[in-house]
Amino acid sequence: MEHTHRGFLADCEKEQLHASGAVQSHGALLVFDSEQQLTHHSANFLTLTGMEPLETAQHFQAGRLVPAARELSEQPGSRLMLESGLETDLGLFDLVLSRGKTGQYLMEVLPAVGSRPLPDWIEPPQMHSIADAAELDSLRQALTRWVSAVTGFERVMYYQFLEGGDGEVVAETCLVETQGSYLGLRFPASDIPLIARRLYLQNPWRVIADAGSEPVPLQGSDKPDLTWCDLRSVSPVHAIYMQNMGDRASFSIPVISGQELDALLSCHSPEPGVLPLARLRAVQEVVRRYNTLLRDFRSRSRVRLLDEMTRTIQTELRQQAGLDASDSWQHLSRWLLQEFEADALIWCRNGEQRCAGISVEPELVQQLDSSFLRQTQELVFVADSIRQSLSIDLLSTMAGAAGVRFRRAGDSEQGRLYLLRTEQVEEVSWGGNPDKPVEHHDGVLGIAPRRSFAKWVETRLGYSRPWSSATRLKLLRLRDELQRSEYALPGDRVAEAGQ
Ligand code: BLA
Repeated sequence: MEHTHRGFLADCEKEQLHASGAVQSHGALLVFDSEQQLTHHSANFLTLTGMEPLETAQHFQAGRLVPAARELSEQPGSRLMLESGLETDLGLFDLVLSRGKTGQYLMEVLPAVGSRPLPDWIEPPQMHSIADAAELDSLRQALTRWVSAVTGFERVMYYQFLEGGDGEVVAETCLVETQGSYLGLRFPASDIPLIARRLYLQNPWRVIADAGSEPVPLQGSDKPDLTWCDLRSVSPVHAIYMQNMGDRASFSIPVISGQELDALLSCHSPEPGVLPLARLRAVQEVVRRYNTLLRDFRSRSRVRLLDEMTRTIQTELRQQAGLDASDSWQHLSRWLLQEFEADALIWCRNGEQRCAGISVEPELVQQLDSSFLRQTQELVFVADSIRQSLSIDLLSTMAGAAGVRFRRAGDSEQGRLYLLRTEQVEEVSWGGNPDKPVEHHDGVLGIAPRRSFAKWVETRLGYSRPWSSATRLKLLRLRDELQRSEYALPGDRVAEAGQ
């Protein structure tokens, strides 16, 4: 069976999440245009707050509600949070005011006393800097434990995104042991569509108070942009997904590295309800600090890797250049096979081709070479499973390949280096069958997520051991050094001519 092109699902990418025209029922919303004229209110505004929407709007316009509103930047997504910013006969409310795309103001009104038990605050785990992968691992674990303690959510997971969009639960704290564990399970990319990921990148968190509750419509002439509004109603597909998992409430905090959504800290509960704004902010603040440490760690690792790699490459190139032709090829190929943990290697330069390691079918080499040269502009490629992308029906033991092109001064053509890895049958544990992200058509939604998240083990065929995430970077570094160094290299035209 083919298991390679799951990816994201077109159907799931179509749902206009930001234009749902409705909010979750635990809060109420007012929308104003850029002139602060009221354009929309949620149908529950009066019952939730005890205030008329128009009356509240007047307080806002007169500067009595969120007086700092006028200083709020026009930048879409900028926001002000005001704890206990509104008191009515029905109680105290937190206010979140944000700016929409065309200058609108969105005012979220949220009960200041949350609807979940609020655990005592405890200090977050010590976070100074992350020295190595082991420390990163234990910090992720400590974070899930701490988040669970201060939120009371029964299950807190560190959901790490992988290359290609799938995700894996790499740390988990679960208060109720009988609930089982998702630790180590992989989930297909389509479980969190790109359209949702973009929203999670733009917001400090996502709260879903009750996957079982009905959304509350917004009254107004159109559907305003709710990109920066956490009260945005829950996607009906995801509401079913959560209930299929046995959950009613979630609180997810993005882990962002650079511009990318790197992971989600995802809190789940079988009980509906939300935490007060102050607690959400305090938790997010700690995750933000963690984000900074993670980014520092990633960039330090990268610099260190590049330094080490540069030194190694230079040493190896120098050493092989000092040997006579056949020894130099031996030296260079042995080092490359070892450095990249490859099983075979092909070196093409100036019309000459050399191989090392396990022998590779010439047809495969030819296909690989022509597809790299003719079909892409990329300097480097890295693939765990090459068979589908090559148009030959060839039984080869090789399943993974990586390659780089380079050109030295005086070369008649681009040089290519290919590294290959043999197939390795691997077992991947998924949370539910990933080939059934959509399990039954319920007639209402058209699509609905799978019902079972029980561990599902896939035996993956046609894959090599995965290349490390540093492979691309290392190959690019190698390319630079090959092009720049003056040392003789196998396939040199001048050297060959002199022999
Ligand atoms: C959102 N899907 C999400 C979110 C998570 C997951 C964490 C973020 C919202 C939240 O915090 O609940 C998925 N939840 C998981 C995974 C685990 C988990 C993988 O606990 C693993 C342990 N979902 C589908 C399909 C579609 C889909 C087939 O399975 C598309 C049709 C959509 N997922 C979907 C949408 C959202 C979402 C639209 C956004 C929900 C929203 O913010 O309203």
